[in-house]
Amino acid sequence: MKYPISPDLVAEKNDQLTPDLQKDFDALGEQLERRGLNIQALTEQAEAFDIAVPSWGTGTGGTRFARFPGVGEPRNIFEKVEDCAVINQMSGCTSEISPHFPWDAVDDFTELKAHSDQYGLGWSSVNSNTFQDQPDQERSYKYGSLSHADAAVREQAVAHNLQVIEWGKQLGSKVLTVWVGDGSNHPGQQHFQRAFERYLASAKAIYQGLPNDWEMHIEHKMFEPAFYSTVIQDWGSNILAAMETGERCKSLVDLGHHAPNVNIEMIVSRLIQFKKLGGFHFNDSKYGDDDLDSGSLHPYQQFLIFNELVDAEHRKQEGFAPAYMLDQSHNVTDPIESLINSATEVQRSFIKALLVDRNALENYQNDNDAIMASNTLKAAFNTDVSPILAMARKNKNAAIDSLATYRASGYRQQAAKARPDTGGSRSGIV
Ligand code: PSV
Ligand code: MN
Ligand code: MN
Repeated sequence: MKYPISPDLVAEKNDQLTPDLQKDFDALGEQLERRGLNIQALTEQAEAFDIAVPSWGTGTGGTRFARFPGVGEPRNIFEKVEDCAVINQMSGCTSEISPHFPWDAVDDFTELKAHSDQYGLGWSSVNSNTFQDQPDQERSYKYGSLSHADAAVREQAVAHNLQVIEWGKQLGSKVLTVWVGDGSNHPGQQHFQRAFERYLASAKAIYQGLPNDWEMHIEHKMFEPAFYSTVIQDWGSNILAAMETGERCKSLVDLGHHAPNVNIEMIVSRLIQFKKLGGFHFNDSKYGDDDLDSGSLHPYQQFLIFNELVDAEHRKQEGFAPAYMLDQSHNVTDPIESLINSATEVQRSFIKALLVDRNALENYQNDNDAIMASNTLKAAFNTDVSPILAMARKNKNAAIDSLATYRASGYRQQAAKARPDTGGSRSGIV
């Protein structure tokens, strides 16, 4: 196995930090034991947790106004893979990459697969892109793609999705994620029902080309780039589309794609109930599709989402296996550092949700004891599980202190020398 950062450096840093970590871990273990929880079992759950990194997140995304590239940004998918390997080596919980096509398309996918294999990385959901025009493209997506009024544009968008499936097969992926920006900017510009009908017909055409062991995930987003109406604007349209399209077509929840204050955890519960929760794009948001680091603003919301996920697992809900991915953009941080932090914050929410006393919660719910029900969740959320996460990383030969170890490695400085052209590959503002 190949490591982008010297394993000796990681081991040396871990050795320095282990005595203090062990003390914190033992103290937490004692406290959890009093609550009937086993810290070893929780640590194993933390070790098993994994969340995919979006290939496009390894560069600085910028805003609609400007992009300020960082040094040593990856210039192609091979270099993005190397950065993803760093994130996984430091965090110990991001063993898969979610690629975006055609941004990440290559001539030789065998070579790309061999490149990721040597770092022990796999490939999760493949994302299609019919929200931008590419230089060699025959027809424009300016007025939409899968729902476009012109059948020829719709056919081109369907064909692209089928092509993405073919590329995904070569990488070993099993999920196609479809997000379209289709919609309108002016009242009257688009006939709501006809546009949705056209979208559904296109989605069904893609689904027909989906291998039997694949899922198709539809991602909703309230607005942007369309600012008046969007064809798949919310989870309502999303679940309707998923239900119409087929059993293996499910909804994907990107946390930033909802109106502020929307109860996302309840949306998650509904999707679980109807076997339509495909997966997540985790990030955080203050105003809209801000693509901020996970848990940086609303860690309690993220915990409450995981409370629903862990509850579904606890109830052994049939067909429950959502795909976890990050989807974020970076303007002012080193993307590697932000992605390490985000992965760890999502893992933290998962472990905290495992602490919830589910029997007590159910009893409080049945007794209409609102305050004790709420306190039961808070007791889990307020527990600092950092020693569990750090011990999981140590056990997996990842870094106890991920950011300090990454900085000490000088990886970014070396990348700056090896990658002098700081073009980045994410264009546009989505
Ligand atoms: C759209 O805002 C989105 O969240 C979709 O997931 C895209 O694939 C991604 O961002 C990349 O721009
Ligand atoms: Mn997304
Ligand atoms: Mn988004």
